[in-house]
Amino acid sequence: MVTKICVVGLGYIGLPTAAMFAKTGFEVVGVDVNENAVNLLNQGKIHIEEVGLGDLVKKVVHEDKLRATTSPEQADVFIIAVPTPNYPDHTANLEYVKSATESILPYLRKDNLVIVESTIPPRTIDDFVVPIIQAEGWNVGEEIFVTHCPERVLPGRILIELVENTRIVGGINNISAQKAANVYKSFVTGEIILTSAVTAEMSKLMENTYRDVNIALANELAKISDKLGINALEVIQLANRHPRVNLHQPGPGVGGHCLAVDPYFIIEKAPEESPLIINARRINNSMPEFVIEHVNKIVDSNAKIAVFGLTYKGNIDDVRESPAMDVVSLLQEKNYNLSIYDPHVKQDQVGFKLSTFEEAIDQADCILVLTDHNEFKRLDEVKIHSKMRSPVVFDTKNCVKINSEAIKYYNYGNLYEMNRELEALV
Ligand code: SAJ
Repeated sequence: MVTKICVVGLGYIGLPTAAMFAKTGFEVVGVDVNENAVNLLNQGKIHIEEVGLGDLVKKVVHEDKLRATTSPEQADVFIIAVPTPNYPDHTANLEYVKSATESILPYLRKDNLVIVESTIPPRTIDDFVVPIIQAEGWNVGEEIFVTHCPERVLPGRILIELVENTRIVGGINNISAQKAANVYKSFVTGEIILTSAVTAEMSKLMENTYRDVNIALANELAKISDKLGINALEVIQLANRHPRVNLHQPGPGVGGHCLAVDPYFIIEKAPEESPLIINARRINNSMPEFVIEHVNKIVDSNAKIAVFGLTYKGNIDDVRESPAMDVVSLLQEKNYNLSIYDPHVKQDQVGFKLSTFEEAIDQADCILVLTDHNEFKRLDEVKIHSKMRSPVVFDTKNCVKINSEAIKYYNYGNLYEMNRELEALV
């Protein structure tokens, strides 16, 4: 019977998962190398932001259901939820998975279950994790059970999605999958689907790759439409009236630690076989340049540009892999005078000066919108008109509503119009 769970890695996935198991009634010990995170947790506090997590952790810590340490201890189930960053060549860095797996070896006992939740390249469980445990002399699959159960939650909704999402449980054999399914069943109300470890690895990667490839298609459409004089956004709207079509939205590129990273985990294992996935990555990576090409058309080289939004998507504070950060670097290389406004980002996250809305637009020649924060959907048009040198908005996320005709508004849907107008000026 499972009574004690040891969760290795107390980040965005490990900590909420540990708290959920504690809430369900298990004795949970969380392990992290970050002493600050461990100390905070033992005081019932958290080191990350997530809706509802603070209250939940406070409760389960005070009830003595959850505590944290810096090294693992004996348990019935070990859950590994450590990051899998990538190397500069985009291949997966499995160092944390390796050290987490090695760290539990001294505490493994017969019949223990090891669950890896970290996102990993296909075949990692079979070819990398299992051999580490086997090397200790265990008969893996009979004495120790191993599974990959990828997380699929969206930040901001983690506590809800952990419970309600369909859960994929991939075992190295059926009994491993069955055992892990029984553990998740304790609080998951979504469907729990059993499969092999490698299928689970690949399904997780394909979910994000599907989105990346589809966004690349939308971005390619934006480029084609720019060349041929078509409104890409109108095309998307109309094509999506077909019951089986769902074109995604073009933008300044794809960011975050999932879509911009996971496809490479497939590419590294089968590069010859993944030309479409490789090209999708190339197209999405080329979008910051595409944005710059158009900025160059709109303004002179000595212009002041007000950049709106740095995060990789709207209404979050995460700038990891954000295409907006790439756009800023490219604009800096071109020596534009920049002012940067993002109400969700703190200055120490990015290492350059951030401005308020008023400072950003003051004497600016163009507002360049790179993120669809709610704050940008309705801008103060009176201020824009009175403070900007030339009131132009270039909206790469198609999120701003401008009513005043005195403000020039361009997005990926009217690039052709923009080209025509700017050519007429020459
Ligand atoms: N984007 C577009 N056009 C679109 C949709 C998104 O350019 O039509 C861009 C966004 O602006 C952003 C990027 O794509 O830069 C990724 O955003 P996202 O909301 O699609 O994804 P993430 O990375 O925040 O979360 C994804 C989710 N996966 C899927 O929706 C298939 C989430 O469920 C996963 O848990 C998460 O990856 C993960 O951890 O893997």
